Amino acid sequence: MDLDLLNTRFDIPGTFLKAAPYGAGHINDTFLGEYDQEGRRVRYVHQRINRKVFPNPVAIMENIHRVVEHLRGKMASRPPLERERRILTLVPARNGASFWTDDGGEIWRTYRFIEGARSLDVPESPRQVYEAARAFAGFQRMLMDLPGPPLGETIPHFHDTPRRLEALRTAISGDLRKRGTDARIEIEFALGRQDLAAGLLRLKEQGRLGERGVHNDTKLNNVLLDERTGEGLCVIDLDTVMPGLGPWDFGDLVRSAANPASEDERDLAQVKVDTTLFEAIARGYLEELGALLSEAERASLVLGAKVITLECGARFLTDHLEGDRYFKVARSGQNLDRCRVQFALLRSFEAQEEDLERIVESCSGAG
Ligand code: ADP
Ligand code: GN1
Ligand code: MG
Repeated sequence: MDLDLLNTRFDIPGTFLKAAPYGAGHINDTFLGEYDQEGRRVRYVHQRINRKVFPNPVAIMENIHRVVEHLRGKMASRPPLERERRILTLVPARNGASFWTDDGGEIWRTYRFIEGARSLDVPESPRQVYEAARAFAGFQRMLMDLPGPPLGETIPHFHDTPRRLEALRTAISGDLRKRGTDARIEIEFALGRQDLAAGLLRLKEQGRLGERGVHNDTKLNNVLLDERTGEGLCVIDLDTVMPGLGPWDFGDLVRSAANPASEDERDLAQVKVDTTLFEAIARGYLEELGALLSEAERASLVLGAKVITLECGARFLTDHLEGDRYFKVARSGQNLDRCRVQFALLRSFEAQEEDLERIVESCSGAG
């Protein structure tokens, strides 16, 4: 697919200037495209959806369409230009559909690029993670009255953590790449935490936690912050928005935003839960959503952080053993490094669990 043909496929006026790979997502191929529209340079995000990860792109686009339209209704009273920066805008294909299939069967979609915003791979300040937490919690709040049937399931069993450990076990017994020996400590760490893995789903089975529309991929770089004001602006990467458990979203944000080190840091001494960052996340999240959470949801937030961090580490480890087929890697061994970071972080959560619970408790008056 030639990128300079994308404006013949999508409803983009003007002439194509250039396009280049963009962002640090692990799943889709993202490009920033620039167009000249009557002398104005206008930018768009083009994404090739990862077909291995998302076998049913139609279901994804239906979900996204429903969600952004619902959000637009919620923000109807805001000025149009502000709304455009707070909600993703899908640019339809020339045939009117929300995506376009190229000759090779690859699925493409286009969003308007949100200008004057940034996404962070690593947190730099408590204010940033507070804003990110408010944005993700606000997103979850706005989904609470989404009309119609539940959202479609875009990746079945996505946060079924015991099943993720099962997949790890299968990868260990296959070990086609002979990578298991280097990962003995990590394998033992993950398989020794079966009980933790089942923690949230057990509460769901017992009827204590209910499902609702959640984001499911609340990594820090999936929210845009306003470059000028620092405010949480727009929640992006909506491919996994589907029914799920609230603590998953809190958990993945804590995993990615309460650790001052990067997701693939090799110096594990840098990896830990920073309680100031954690406090800022809990405060932002509970200010926005606290009043609407059930007691069981609130009581499961720290558990959510532990479960999601275990799960993410197990997924990186599985992918390492299977030859890096799922998450993009820039170097060999990167998925094992990512796994080690998750497990170091989980150790830090376990060591500081009482402090973290106390912080959630102290923020619980908010909202
Ligand atoms: P992936 O599923 O691969 O993670 P994302 O949808 O998260 O892909 O996009 C990758 C990155 O591109 C994001 O982290 C963000 O920095 C940037 N991005 C995506 N969509 C937009 C947009 N509409 N405006 C500005 N930046 C965007
Ligand atoms: C992927 O797409 P991205 O990079 O925002 C993954 C998440 C993981 C995350 C780990 C659809 O998120 O589940 O937690 O990497 N997304 C999918 O960094 O699998
Ligand atoms: Mg992303």
